[in-house]
Amino acid sequence: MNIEAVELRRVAIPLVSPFRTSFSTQTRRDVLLVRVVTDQAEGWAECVAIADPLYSSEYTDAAHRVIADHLLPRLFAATRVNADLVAPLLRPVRGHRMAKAAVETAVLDAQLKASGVSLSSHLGATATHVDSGVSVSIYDEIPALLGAVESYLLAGYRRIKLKIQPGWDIEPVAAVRERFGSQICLQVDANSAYTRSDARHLATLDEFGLLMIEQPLDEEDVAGHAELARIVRTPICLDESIVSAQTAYEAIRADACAIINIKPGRVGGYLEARRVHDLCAAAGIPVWAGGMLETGIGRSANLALAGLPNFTLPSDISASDRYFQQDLTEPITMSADGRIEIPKGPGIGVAPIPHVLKELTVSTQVLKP
Ligand code: OSB
Ligand code: MG
Repeated sequence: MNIEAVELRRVAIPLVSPFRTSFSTQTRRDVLLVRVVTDQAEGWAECVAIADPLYSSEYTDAAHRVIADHLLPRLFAATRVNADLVAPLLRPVRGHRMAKAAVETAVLDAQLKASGVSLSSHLGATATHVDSGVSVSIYDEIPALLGAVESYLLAGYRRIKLKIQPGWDIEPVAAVRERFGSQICLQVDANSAYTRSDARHLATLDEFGLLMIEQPLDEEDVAGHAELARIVRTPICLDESIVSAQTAYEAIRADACAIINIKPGRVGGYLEARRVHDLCAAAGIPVWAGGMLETGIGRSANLALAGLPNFTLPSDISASDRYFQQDLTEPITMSADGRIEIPKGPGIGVAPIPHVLKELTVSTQVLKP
């Protein structure tokens, strides 16, 4: 394909309720969309970076700058492109995986739309539906948390993930178990809020039969997670620490995790995400699809990946209405029994609704070779 233009569009989309984690409270998404126009088709992608560098070092303004100033010039210098060529072309630029993922995904969407192939079949998905879970905000009070969990369970979500941090961990988990019983699938996510010296404290979560504890320690503390895994019986899952197939390999070898959460943006794209999946499958490490509060653009692509066979644990892919009153695409809906269908159309299977996109757009920049 020949790239004719790339549009970088900033969109502000309000959340239906504040989303509080150990690192921030988000009330809206500041989304960067990448639209690649080629001689054959156009493709869309969503950059998953959030507005501030608090989940990882990446953030939306930086992703925008690095795409415009460093990634697109390298892409434009190539005479012909396809998705497999994007990562090698961008390799000289260090880091910035969420930015690279957005560029590669938009090229991939255009390529697949041109050839009429869905992202799910291109990646090798074997499932038609994904088990939907929900990530539950930190609340000020237990009753508000219980009310939220109850509404998600009534909606049909198959798994509840509680965000935790020091001071909001044992008590909310105990309260949810007490109210909803031992049958519900329950796990927690600390987003790096603890240190190695909290090992004994975290081990007190063992009595609650959690599916996993996600990313208790710092992103770089792989050895610490291995140490923790020898003290805590609940399986350790890594999110922030896994930024590539290489880091996944090293974490598994170090016995730092029993489970891995795969977010394509965090590892530099869907092609690398598939390599992480394959490596985990070979090592006997189950994976599941994480999320970054994506709109329908990013969420649809995540659904395609989550159809691969080693995605055996429920995802963080919720229905559009868990986050947005009005999604950028046709809403992603969940069945009453907590499953979401993987899109079958070409590429990511969706595109923004023009009038909604226009209403929510904050700025648009068009770059050409
Ligand atoms: O750690 O999984 C995380 C959202 C933003 C940043 C990091 C995380 C999350 C979530 C929500 O937990 C996942 C989702 O529902 O999209
Ligand atoms: Mg996480």
